[in-house]
Amino acid sequence: SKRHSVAAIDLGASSGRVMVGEVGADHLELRAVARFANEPVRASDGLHWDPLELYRHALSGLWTAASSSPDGLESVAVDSWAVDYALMRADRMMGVPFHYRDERTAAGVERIHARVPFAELYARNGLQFLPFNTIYQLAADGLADEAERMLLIPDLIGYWLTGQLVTERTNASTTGLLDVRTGEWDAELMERVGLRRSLFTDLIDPGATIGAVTAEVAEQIGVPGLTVTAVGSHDTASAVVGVPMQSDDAAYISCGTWGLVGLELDAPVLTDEARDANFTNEGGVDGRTRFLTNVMGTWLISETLREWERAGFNVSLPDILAAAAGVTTDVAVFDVQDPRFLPPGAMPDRIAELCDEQGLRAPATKAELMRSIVESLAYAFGSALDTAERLAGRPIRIVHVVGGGSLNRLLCQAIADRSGRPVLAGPVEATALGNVLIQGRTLGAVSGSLEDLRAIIARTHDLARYEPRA
Ligand code: LRH
Repeated sequence: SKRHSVAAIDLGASSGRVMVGEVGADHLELRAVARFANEPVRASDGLHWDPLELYRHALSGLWTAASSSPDGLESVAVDSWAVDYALMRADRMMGVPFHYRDERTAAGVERIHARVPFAELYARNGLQFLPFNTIYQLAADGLADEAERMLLIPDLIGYWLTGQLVTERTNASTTGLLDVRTGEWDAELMERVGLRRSLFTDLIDPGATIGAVTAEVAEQIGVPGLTVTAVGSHDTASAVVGVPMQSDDAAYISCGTWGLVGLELDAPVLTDEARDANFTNEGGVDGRTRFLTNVMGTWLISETLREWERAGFNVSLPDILAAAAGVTTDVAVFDVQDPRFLPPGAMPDRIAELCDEQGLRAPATKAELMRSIVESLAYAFGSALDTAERLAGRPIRIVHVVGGGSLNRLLCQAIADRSGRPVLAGPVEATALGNVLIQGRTLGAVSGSLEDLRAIIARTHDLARYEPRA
């Protein structure tokens, strides 16, 4: 079958990449052409992203992608972490977008819940409570009243590429302003919380064509008229497309900065139990529901490494994980969901503090601390899986781990052990694969349902299997 080349710009909360995907009915291959860090910048008014820096990397990555693809690129699509946005006025970005880990959002939470109690909000938007959902951020954003438009991060990049103002639906579902039953903007909710309807652009679905790159962009990347396609622009939506689930009894953990643990369902679950368990109903590709909960994720590991590095102790992740694997004493299993872990900062101290408070023996060495983090994450993943099973009424017999965490063998084994279920680990680049496959389907390179697309991944990628040990 004919092979098509497309580019995926995948912006994660700690790193970004531009990948070239070659797609055909029985062919799926990714090649990284650019990898770059994405680090928060603390300025006097809070914690920010640097979207221009990301855009610069995206453009130079596209240039490399095009110049290294002899048959030419046919399309490009962007995905990124959710909830964050830029405000626009007169086609320009106003101010510098905030990072969702900025602590200003607490005031927004109070303002919104005073107008719409959380239980009612959940019935309308189906979202778990996360203090940084866009609706809360906008309520705490002093510029929102002056803005003409709000663009989510992938849509901002898409706007810079094409000049088109659109909002892709899977990512829009994380704003808290979509009606979970219809998938449309909830104008009544906007009115009640004092947000103008005109701030929000038209919604488009994954698979739609956004437009061609502008002439200036074409000049910079060396490809005239390159098509920008919409995919699941919420990185987790693309990651779920990229999970090679083969049956209804499969669950996923999309394990990167966050560990997103859950199921793909045909319809949302909006019960009191789901709300109390803080399970979310995010919009998936092809109208599916991503029924999941956010677990703290490898953020605890990367922030711990960063703190050690600041203190002059440099160790690679593989080395410290090897040391952690050698720990034979029982380590503390602490609550990774404690909100004190959300902002960047001194993770080792915060973990020791929490252990003290909970009467746990705090880890005594760096290897013990790493082991304690891994075991605590695995414990939290295991209990989230049990909760998902109960809330959705669907038995989970196999757990897929995708994303960066799928390379962490200690973690994958611990998930198998603590959840009592076999783990299938990989692919590590599930998000980029999900991005590329939806572009491929729009081009006609592949066809069918998400199940058909996942079958292609299963055929072309090796997964590592971990059996639960007693
Ligand atoms: C993962 C992710 C997650 C969101 C968070 C803001 O990158 O998109 O799904 O909850 O970032």
